[in-house]
Amino acid sequence: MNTATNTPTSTATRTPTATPAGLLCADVNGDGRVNAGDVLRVALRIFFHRPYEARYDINRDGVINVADLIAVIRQFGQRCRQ
Ligand SMILES: [Ca+2]
Ligand SMILES: [Ca+2]
Repeated sequence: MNTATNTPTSTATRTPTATPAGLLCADVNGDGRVNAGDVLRVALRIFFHRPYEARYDINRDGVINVADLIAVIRQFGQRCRQ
């Protein structure tokens, strides 16, 4: 008896990372997930005018400002692979 295994090789089970193209993953504290700690770090960075550090520049425009904070919030809850 010929049993043809017609198992679809779907990649739909993979969870795509929703990081928009051109943006860094906003997991600035490196715990694997974008959460309140990351929002806080970026917010403090902006508030205290700390020196530029690339990992906080989520949208990679050369400055760390409220746009980066928004980018962190938009990625909230997302997992990052680094
Ligand atoms: Ca984090
Ligand atoms: Ca920026």
